[in-house]
This record gives sequence, structure tokens and C-alpha cells, in this order.
Amino acid sequence: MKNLYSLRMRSSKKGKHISGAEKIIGEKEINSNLKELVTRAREHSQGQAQKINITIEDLAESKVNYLSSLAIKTIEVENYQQGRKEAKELLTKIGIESQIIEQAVNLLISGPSPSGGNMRGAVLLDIETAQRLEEDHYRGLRATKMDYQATTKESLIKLLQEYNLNQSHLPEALALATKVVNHQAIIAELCLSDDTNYQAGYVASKEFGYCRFPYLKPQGQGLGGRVFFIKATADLKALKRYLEEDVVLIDQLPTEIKFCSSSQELI
Ligand code: PML
Ligand code: MG
Repeated sequence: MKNLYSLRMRSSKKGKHISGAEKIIGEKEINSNLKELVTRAREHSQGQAQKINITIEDLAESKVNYLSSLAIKTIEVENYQQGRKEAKELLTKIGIESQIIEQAVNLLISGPSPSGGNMRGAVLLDIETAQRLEEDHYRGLRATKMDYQATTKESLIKLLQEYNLNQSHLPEALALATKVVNHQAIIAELCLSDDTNYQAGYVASKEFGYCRFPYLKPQGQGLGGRVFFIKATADLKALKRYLEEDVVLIDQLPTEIKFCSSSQELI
């Protein structure tokens, strides 16, 4: 098998996170992907980056874990108020206490960093103690080193085209969510896009899959991010190693995308 590389980009302005992206690719794809990531960093809706960091890492020494993508479901809400209500219902169904759910949503809508802005990584929220478990509350913990096998990515784009769904945010978010909820210490993930021009978000869990809500934020709102709901007994060191270091490639997709009118319909 050809050698794989992890290509990661993060951009910031005056020390504040603007955007990040990542890919796992073969050597021949490095140049074209670099160009795409730099263009993305320079044309982001949150403003032009002042600083762009690029990392290229040879994964020859890493073991690759192959995973099947989570099932993709859209809950067809009409506005962000309905989206938040449905997302909270789903998190309750997953078994998270309402006080923890409220805390997570409030963090994301008010800017989860202590500075009131977005974070580069995710909040880790202990579902029993309600404590944030990230070492650095400004940065959070960023899940990295996940992507699709090249042919799987092509099939995913075709599938999304069939349903007229987003073909950039969604594949990246689905890869991340698939990696994240495949760890036994993580019960679920809540994400509200931090892109000013994108109102969608999702709740992911092993049990219900990748459940998207087309509206979770008002139009023009740039605050958002991710909360990983963590079991109290989790080994945090092992979890951090998995999220940051283990390589995940997705090689199986669902054959269809489900559409539901409410979280109650999810099975
Ligand atoms: C992001 O890229 O900011 C996260 C987007 C989450 C929702 C993607 C979707 O399913 O449409
Ligand atoms: Mg984003």
C-alpha cells in the first residue's frame, strides 16, 4: 500500500482560531491538497487569516484503523429554535441529563473559549460532574488524523449529490464524528458549525449515528464548536492519544440517507 501522509491546516488572526482542516492522502496528492487548504484558510467566512500553520506528517510508522461511517440522518427542522429543541431531545434519548445538555448548548452559543470566542478543539464535558476536562480551555482537544479512503470519498460525494446535501462541511464533520464516537469513553458529540455562513450542526452517537439538524444557529452567527460528552470513568490520557494520534480511515458508507421530521422517529 502506498505511503500515507497527514496534512493539517489551522489558521488564526490575532491569536484567535479561524479555521482548521485536515486530510490523509498519498504523496502525489500533497501539492494539490496544500493549495486547496491554503486557499480555504485565506478565504474563510470568519475573515482572512493572519497566520496559517501547515503540518505534513509521514504516517509510515502509524497503524491505520479502518472504520465504517456512522449512518447519516437529517432531522428536517425549519428553524434553529426547533433544531435546538430536537437536538436536546436526542441527547436526552442518548441518556444525558438535561442540566448537562443545557450547559453544553449554552457554552457553544456563547463562545466556548474563556475569551468568549471559538476554540480550535472541542470541549470535553464530564457527564456526571459537569466539569470541563480539557487541559487548555482556550484550545480544547482537537480530533485529528481521520479521513476517507479515496474511493470511499468519491462515493460519499456522489451520495451527497443525490440528496443535494453539502459536500464540504458534511464529509469532514462525518469523518470526525465517526472517529470520535467510536471511542468507548465518548457517549455523544454535539456540534454547531463555527462558520458564519452555515447554520447546521449535529448530534453524533454510536447508537443513533450522525444526526444532522439543518438549523442550529441564527443566520450570520459565527460562534459554535464541539462538545464531546465523556463518561466519568474515562482514561483521559488514552482518550487524548486516540483522538490526536490514532489514524482513522473510513472505508464503508451507508447506502442511503434518512430524513425524519423529529428526533422521536430515530431508531
Ligand atoms: C463545520 O464544518 O463547521 C461543522 C459542520 C457541521 C454540520 C455539517 C452538516 O452535516 O451539514
Ligand atoms: Mg469548522
